Amino acid sequence: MSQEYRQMWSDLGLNLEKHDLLLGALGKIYGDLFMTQKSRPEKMKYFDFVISEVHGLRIKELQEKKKLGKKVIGAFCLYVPEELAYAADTTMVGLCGGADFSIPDAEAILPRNLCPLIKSFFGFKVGGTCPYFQSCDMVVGETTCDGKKKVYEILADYTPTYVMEIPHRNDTTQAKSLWLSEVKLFKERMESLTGHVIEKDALKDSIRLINAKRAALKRVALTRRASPVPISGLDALLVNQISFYDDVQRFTQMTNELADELETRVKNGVGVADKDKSRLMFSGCPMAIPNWKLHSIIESMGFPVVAEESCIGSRYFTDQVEPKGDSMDSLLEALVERYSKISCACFTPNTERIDKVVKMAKDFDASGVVYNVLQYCHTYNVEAIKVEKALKAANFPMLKIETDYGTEDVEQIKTRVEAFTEMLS
Ligand code: BJ8
Repeated sequence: MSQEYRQMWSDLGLNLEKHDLLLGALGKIYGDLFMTQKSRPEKMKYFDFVISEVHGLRIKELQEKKKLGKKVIGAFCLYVPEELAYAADTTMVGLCGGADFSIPDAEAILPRNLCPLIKSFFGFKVGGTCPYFQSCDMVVGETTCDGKKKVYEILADYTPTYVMEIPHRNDTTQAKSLWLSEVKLFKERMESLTGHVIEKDALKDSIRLINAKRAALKRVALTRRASPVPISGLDALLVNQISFYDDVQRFTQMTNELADELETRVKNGVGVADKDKSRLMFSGCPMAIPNWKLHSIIESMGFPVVAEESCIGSRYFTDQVEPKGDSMDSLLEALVERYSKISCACFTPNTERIDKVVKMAKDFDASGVVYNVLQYCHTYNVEAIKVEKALKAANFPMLKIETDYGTEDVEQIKTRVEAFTEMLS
């Protein structure tokens, strides 16, 4: 891939030397973790292909759109309503960072004791190693956690940045009305960026487009309730990660094809893990690509991960946008309704999330829950106390792991998972 796309990367202003190192490291890790899995679904070949071309063909597609005058928008959070971006004829890509690689570039500017996800995306921008970031005409941040919202102020020095104010409650009329005005402002921002007025029909089409993508992801997720589980947690996580980058229609089609295969596997009792092994569910901070750390540790020990209560997981695809009327106002209100159901730990109180975690553990027949906290993420870390209490009351043991993207604690995590699963069995 490298030679073919070198001119494009250079035109995008990438640091080619560093970028070569990144691609080399990623290729090796991907081969070791994904291609060595046993009994993988055939349809995962498409997702392997996407990764093999993640900085190549997909970036070329985005550049071709840009040549036609279309804009690319980057986002870091599920609260940015992508339906409005697509209704304005732009493409939205996820920019959260899941790599240790870019963190030294971030730490040259930002404090070290900051969440790795934030340092990773910031490092990709300042180090010039992410072609998605370089392709963006505008990035959209949001007032969720303190770390992110303050870093967007710094990021604005490097790239055009727009920040949405997200209320931290979803149970008051004031919050809903603030949210609606923010969604309207975002619509206006999209219109001024692109020069397109967002028409009602275009928004209805993009709601259908994104609803279909979410429905396909949900189909895949539901097959994981079966025993034996028909797909590894690692592969399911990868599909969710790719959903933030790929062309929406193509991704939906390929994910539905994967779901067809998985449903057949379930009927035929075909799985990827031993039926007697403890089934682990994930909950907590998002695992942005290429953060495969905890899934790979757990599954290399033979324990299947069967669900992710995470933004790279159920929080993204569970709810659909369901307009109650045909007017623009009804469509925008439906967006607010749907987006306010995403139970991020930035909300207070957040009892809905706690109820959802317990319900999910039951629905997916989990033996226990692994709660993932990215280092310095206070919201998910503190909320773990309530989650653990509720899970315990429902007889689900929980193991909280606080970690970053480094490899220094891998052996220690293995030991903790081993003790946890011994206790489960
Ligand atoms: S809706 S989870 S995508 S904010 S892990 S950066 S919270 S310190 S990513 Fe998130 Fe939107 Fe919420 Fe989801 Fe901060 Fe925590 Fe880091 Fe986080």
